[in-house]
Amino acid sequence: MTDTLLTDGASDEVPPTTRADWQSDQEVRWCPGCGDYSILTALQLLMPELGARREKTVFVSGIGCAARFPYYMNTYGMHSIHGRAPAIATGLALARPDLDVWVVGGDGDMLSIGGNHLIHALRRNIDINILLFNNQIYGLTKGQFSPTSEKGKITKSSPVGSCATPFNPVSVTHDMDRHHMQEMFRRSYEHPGTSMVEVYQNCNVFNDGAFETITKKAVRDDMLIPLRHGEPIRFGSEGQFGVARHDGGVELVEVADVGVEGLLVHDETRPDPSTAFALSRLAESPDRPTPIGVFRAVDRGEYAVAMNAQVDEARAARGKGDLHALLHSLPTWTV
Ligand SMILES: Cc1ncc(C[n+]2csc(CCOP(=O)(O)OP(=O)(O)O)c2C)c(N)n1
Ligand code: SF4
Ligand SMILES: [Mg+2]
Repeated sequence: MTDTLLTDGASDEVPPTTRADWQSDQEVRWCPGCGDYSILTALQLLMPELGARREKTVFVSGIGCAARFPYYMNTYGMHSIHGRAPAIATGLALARPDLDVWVVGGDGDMLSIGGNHLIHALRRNIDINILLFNNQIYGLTKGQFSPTSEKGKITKSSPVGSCATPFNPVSVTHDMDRHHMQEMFRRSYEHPGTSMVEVYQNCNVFNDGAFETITKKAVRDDMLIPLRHGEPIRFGSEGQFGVARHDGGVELVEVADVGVEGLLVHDETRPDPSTAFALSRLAESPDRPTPIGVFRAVDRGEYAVAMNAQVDEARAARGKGDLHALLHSLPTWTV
């Protein structure tokens, strides 16, 4: 897209934006210390680098602490209905394929009440960027267990421990590493079709330290497994650990045992999703070495392109429709 100002004619070049352009005048109302702040900062700093335009950008959210995000971005936005952000964003992206549409929601919003809408957005491959802030808790409603809370989690709504097995969506990035977050957001922005970034986000009030076992500086090297396309999957402070194929899936290994040549080379473009899935299952919960990065990036026909092509074809064959005539084309009933 070329950006030009259509107003005064003096200059048709649009000036680059700065972080301040993306900050709204709304008071940020997250609790002090909440991980949501660092995600907001990462994105506001990244937007100018992406060359994104505020007037072409929309943030849609559902309900929850995470869902307050659109207030703080100086763009178009909608704080919508609990769980329905992917559905609303779908309509918008279809009607206005020229816009950059982002969806922001928490683990409750996207995976409980909104689970259905999320999977259908992914299935259709609408061109939207979904950011899932996973803090493994319902933050806004004061700390009930969520679909990503670990088994046995004691909360006000599970006083003797949750007995539900948690969802483990994909562990893509975390709020303690701004550069990694920005790289993931950039990849999400550039991907044609639906992209989903799960951010491990600390809720310091109702679930403090949920990801500490893997994200704390002292343990990070041994607990986070960076996925880099085309490179052997290797980690550890000395590069001493890695991931290898095992029994149709993958397993953690020591490089001393299998050699570098025995490690799995990460291929995010592999059409078969089974390896990406196996990697996403490597850590059952975020207390064991956990892969982060782009698990899978494949191009598949984007829905709005296909749907709008059908509309164009129908118009070319049958002319522009007349909604009023259509609505009155069949008998009506008086009840
Ligand atoms: C239809 C409906 N059901 C329930 C609620 C109550 N509610 C508001 S936010 C929320 C969950 C928030 O958790 P999450 O999506 O994880 O966001 P967080 O606050 O942790 O960022 C719930 C259950 C609601 N607002 N609307
Ligand atoms: S309740 Fe938790 S997620 Fe919500 S603003 Fe406070 S710290 Fe953040
Ligand atoms: Mg949550």
